[in-house]
Parts: sequence; structure tokens; C-alpha cells
Amino acid sequence: MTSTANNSGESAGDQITPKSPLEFSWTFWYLKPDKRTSWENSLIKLIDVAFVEDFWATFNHLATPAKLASTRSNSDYFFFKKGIRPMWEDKANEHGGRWLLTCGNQDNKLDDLWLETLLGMIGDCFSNDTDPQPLSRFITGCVVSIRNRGHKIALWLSEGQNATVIREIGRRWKAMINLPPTVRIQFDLHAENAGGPARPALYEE
Ligand code: MGP
Repeated sequence: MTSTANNSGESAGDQITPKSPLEFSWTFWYLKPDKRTSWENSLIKLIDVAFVEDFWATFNHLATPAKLASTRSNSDYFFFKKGIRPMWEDKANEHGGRWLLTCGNQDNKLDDLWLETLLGMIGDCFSNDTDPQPLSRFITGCVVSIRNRGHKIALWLSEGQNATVIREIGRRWKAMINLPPTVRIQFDLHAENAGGPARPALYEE
């Protein structure tokens, strides 16, 4: 048998290119609500990603949000830090809230906004070197919701009290996804979404 060996004695075919680890590990989830079961039971964990290469392999394999919009209304993708369930009830979310971007039902920008949001999360782009504590520690995940009455993208935070942190994350998210200043995002608390009548947003950017 012939093989090309390098100085360490390994054959060329054995050389492994190391994968690039992400700052945090993440989990992709999918939700297709099913009236026959509870919301929680409709939630499907798809896969954990800990490396850049795995992120792209998964992302490229999934139907994009715009594609879902043409086939599966009322579904959601969730992308959350590994170990955090994408629901209000998780310890990491229960005292937090979400920045919400209402996208209307035009599908043309939806995929770009979703991808820019995901890249901001995996690239740890919410944190600056000058921050007293990295703002990425307050982010738990993001969601894209396909709805006939208007699609939505939301950024979920563990923080619901600290206005400075919340607003700065909102501003950085807007810059990251290139939202024009005229497009506004709203922040509300999960505790307020979870029950009772809708209230005005706590913050707007
Ligand atoms: P939604 O998907 O966040 O909003 O919640 P949608 O479909 O745009 O409707 P909206 O008009 O109420 O904004 C829809 C429903 O899913 C909620 O009313 C809950 O019944 C359920 N649900 C959504 N989330 C995010 C949760 C959650 O975190 N926990 C639980 N228990 N139920 C949830």
C-alpha cells in the first residue's frame, strides 16, 4: 500500500484541519405550533453548534425564513445559548425581556436580517472591549417568527431591569443589522407577554 508520510509519520490523508470554536455554544430549535398539543411540546430541538463550521453546515441545511413563509406560516426558529430553553420559563429568561423588530410580511429583507442577527450572536459582536462587562452575557437567544400578519425577529435578554444595558444592546443590534433610524424596535418584559393584556413597550430605540 502506498501513502505519503510527513515528518511525524502521519500520512497526508490523516491530517485534520482544526475547527474554529465559537465563543459560546448554541442550539437551533424549530417550532411548528400544533393545536393538538401544548406550545412546549411543539418545540423541537434541532442541533447544538459549537464551531463556526457546524453553524454554517446547519444554517445552509435549513430552509430560510423567507422560504418558511411560503410554506409554513406560524412557525419559528429559535437560536439560543446551549443550556437555555427558548421559553419565558427558563431561569435565564424569566426576569428578562425581548427587543422586537416587526418586519411586516415582505419576505425580501427577512433572510438578511435573520442572518445578520445570527452572525452578531456567534461573532460576539454585542460586546466592546471598553464595556465594564461584555454585553453578550445578557443575550440568551433570538427568534424569527413567521406570521401572516407580519413576520418578527426578536432578541431575548436575561436582563429586564437595567435600562442602560437593555438600550445599549438594542442600539447595537440595530447598527449590526443596518436598520435605518426610522425603523423602531420595542422592548418588553417576558413577564408581561406571559399573561394579561398587552401593555405599551417599556423602551423603544
Ligand atoms: P408568540 O409566538 O410569542 O406570539 O406566542 P404570536 O404567535 O405572534 O402571537 P401574539 O399575538 O400573542 O404575539 C404565541 C403563544 O405561544 C403565546 O400566547 C403562548 O401561548 C405560546 N408561547 C410563546 N412563547 C414564547 C412561550 C413561552 O416562552 N412559554 C410558553 N409557555 N408559551 C409560550
